[in-house]
This record gives sequence, C-alpha cells and structure tokens, in this order.
Amino acid sequence: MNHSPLHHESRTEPASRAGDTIIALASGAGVAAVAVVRISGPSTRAVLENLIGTLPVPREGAVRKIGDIDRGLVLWFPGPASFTGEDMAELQVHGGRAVVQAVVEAVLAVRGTRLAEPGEFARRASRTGSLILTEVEGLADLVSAETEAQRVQALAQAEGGLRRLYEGWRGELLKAQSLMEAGLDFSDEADVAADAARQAADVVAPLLGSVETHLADRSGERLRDGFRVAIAGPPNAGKSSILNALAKRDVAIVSEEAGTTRDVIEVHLDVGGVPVIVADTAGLREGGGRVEAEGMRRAVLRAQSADLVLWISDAADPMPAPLGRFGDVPIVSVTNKADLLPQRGAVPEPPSGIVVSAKTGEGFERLVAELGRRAGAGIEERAASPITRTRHRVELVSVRDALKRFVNPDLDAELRAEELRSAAHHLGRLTGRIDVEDILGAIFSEFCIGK
Ligand SMILES: Nc1nc2c(ncn2[C@@H]2O[C@H](COP(=O)(O)OP(=O)(O)OP(=O)(O)O)[C@@H](O)[C@H]2O)c(=O)[nH]1
Ligand SMILES: [Mg+2]
Repeated sequence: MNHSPLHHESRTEPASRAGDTIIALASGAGVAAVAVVRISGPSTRAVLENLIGTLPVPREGAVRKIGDIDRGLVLWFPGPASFTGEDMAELQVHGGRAVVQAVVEAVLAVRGTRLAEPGEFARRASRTGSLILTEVEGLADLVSAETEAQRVQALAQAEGGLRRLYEGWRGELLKAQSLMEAGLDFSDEADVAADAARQAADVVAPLLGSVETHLADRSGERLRDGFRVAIAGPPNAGKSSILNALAKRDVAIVSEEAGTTRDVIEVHLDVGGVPVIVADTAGLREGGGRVEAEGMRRAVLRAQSADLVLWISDAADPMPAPLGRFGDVPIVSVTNKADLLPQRGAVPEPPSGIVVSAKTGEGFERLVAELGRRAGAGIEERAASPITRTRHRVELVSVRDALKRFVNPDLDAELRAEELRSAAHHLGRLTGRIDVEDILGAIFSEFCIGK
C-alpha cells in the first residue's frame, strides 16, 4: 500500500460530488523520470490559469513553467472531446516525490478540487456516455493484462467489440418488441396480431441462436482469469519437482519423503501469451495423518475445479489416473522420472501420456506445448468478442432464458411481449444503458487511482 496523500481511502460515494474537479497521479507511485498528474472537471481551466497562466492550444503539448515548482509538458483537453467528456488536463512533470507532492498541493489549493477516487475518471467517462460498461471493463483489463493474448482481448473489448455485438442485438430486440407491441394494438384483429407475432419470432430465432453460441464460448473468461491446471497424483511421484521445473524456480518443497506437500501451491505462467495457473497439490493415497488427509481433500477439490488435471506418476510404478474422481475435468497423464529407466522406451507411452524427467528436463518441451495447446484451445478460431466476465454471462443467461420463453407459441401474447422486455432489460444492464448503480461500484473499484 502506498502512503502518499494521493492514495487516500474514502467511503464517500463519488456520484454525489460529480461536479467536483478531480485530480490524481495517473502514473505509478514512487520515483520515476516522469509523473503524470491528471485533472478533470469544471475547475480545470482555473487550475491551469493558476499554475501556468495562459492555456496552451487544445490537445497539443506545450512545455511550460508549472508555478514555481517545475517545468513540464502541459496538455489541455477541453470537454466534451476528452476522455471523461469534461474539461481535462495532464501535467507531465519530473517524477520526484517532492515535485509531485507540490504540484498536487498547488492544484488542490484551487476551489472545487479534490483527490480522485479509484476509477473515478473512467466512471465520469461512462456517465457522459463516452464509454459504456463493457468498454470500461475492457480498459480495466487492459491496465491489468499480464500476457499478450490478454492485452489483445482487453483492447478489443475496450475499443467497443462487445458494445457493437450487444448494440446489434439490442436493435434486433427492439424490432421484435415493436412488432409484438403493434400486434397487441391489433389484438381484436386476430390475423394481424398473429402475423406480427410470427414476424417477431422470425427476428428472435436467429438472435437466440447468436446468444447461445456466444454463451457456449468460455475462452474469453478463461483467458481473462487464467487457465487453471492442477497437478495431482500419488505421493513422491515428483509433482512438486514438476511445478518447480515449470516455474523455473524453487517454489515448492521437494523431498524423498512421501507426503511432503500439504497446501495447494500456485504459480502463474505465461504459456505462449496465455496465462496458465498451475497448482501443486498433496499426493493422493489411502491413509495418512489428519494433516495429510486435509491436504488430500484440498487436492481433490482443486483438481475438480481445474480446467485440466496433470496426473503425475512415477515411471517405476506407473499408476493410471482415477477416472471420475475429478468430475469431468480433462486429464493428461504424465510419467515422471524417465531418467531412472534402464533404457528408453521401457515405459510404453500411454495414448495421451507424456514422459518427462523433472531431474533432467527431458520431455518438458512436449509438456509445455501440450499445456499451451489446451490453454489456447479455441482462442485463435473464436469470434472476435467473447464474454470475458461472469457479469456478462449472468445477464446473457437471463436474456437467453427470456428469449426461449418468448419462442414458446403457446404463451399468451401479452406474456410473450413481457419476455422481450425482460430480455431488453438484461441486455441494457450489460451495456449500462439502464440503471445499474448496483454494479457500478464493483466495476470501478477495480481501477487504480488516476484511471
Ligand atoms: N531421479 C529423479 N528423481 C525425481 C524426479 N522428480 C522428482 N524426483 C525425486 O522424487 C522425490 C519426490 O519428489 P517431490 O517433487 O517432492 O514429489 P511429490 O510428488 O511432490 O511428493 P508429495 O508432495 O509427497 O506428494 C524427491 O526426492 C525428488 O528429488 C525425476 O524426474 N527423477
Ligand atoms: Mg509435493
């Protein structure tokens, strides 16, 4: 946690002070060559006049004296053509603590200014309509992207990928809704009403298909959250040694004693641009003490909730993976300690199995390639804009269910029209077009201050 006054904590709801001018250090805290101080709100012009005198040409960098504090680059973005839609400015000054502190204090000396809350700039951008919720989320993901594939996905979402998809669907829904409403107006003319309902159904059927296809693709969430791999197997097979070899550092304790690992130990890997979270777990066997039994319970739980289980066994004592124990999580069998075998080929490789040695590194290229293949499955060939968050999935499931109920022709026309309204409501929650105060706090709190 940072102790500078720029990183304060406040429980105050920023919406109630939306008219304030906010200021934050937008670059990272600590000493750096350059620090970026960001300002947004109605007093921005007054702040600039106070600090640098006359305003520079909008959207063009100008080197100015900043009070008697420093000399730096000043950028002036008059609203509404700015990120937040309000008057905004950026001051790029030398990144020393004293410089930043003095600039911030000088800005705060102007009436109507205060320090920004985390995500408050993005929140203002969404309020003025320059960003919709899925774009704000994409921006948050872009800031926290750790791998190349995550960056590409986050940028596509920030630039309106999901927005275009969902707004297209919204248009279709509106079409169906107006047909249904028109049909209701003519409900005393049964033919006209039935015809309108049929036309509405013709619009909804392909829409429902698109929503279902979109829901079936989990690659976006997997990429955002990481592909979860659990290493499981009998004690002493070399599970922790394999984790260490994959991580290329000593993360887990290795010993010749069976039952060494008890807690689940995780490492984050970047496998060809895809984040892979590998967890080492306690060896599975009958018996063992209370602590070991608890370790095994955690091991099984972890494996059951993984995207993939690496089942490790010792080449001298190969053991088949326990089918069914990890639910329907796919399993890749890995035979370890290949170096101890008298000669190559002594262990017939099981069909989906990989033979490795954590000691010599043999077979790891194949193992990592297999992880990459599994983790990246579907990412290349998928649609450009996948679901990336549970929030999207929850709303889309409601959209799908409402549309499914709509296509049931036995339902009364009034009720069918209501289902379309419900679908539109959930689609609106997804993009933030309708009241979503309840979810705003959760989304914007993910941001760092200054974003
Ligand atoms: N020769 C050889 N020894 C290995 C290899 N991998 C692991 N070992 C040894 O096998 C023993 C057990 O290794 P661990 O990595 O602790 O095994 P584990 O599966 O994590 O064991 P538990 O945590 O007790 O379930 C240690 O003495 C390791 O040095 C290997 O590829 N070749
Ligand atoms: Mg271990």
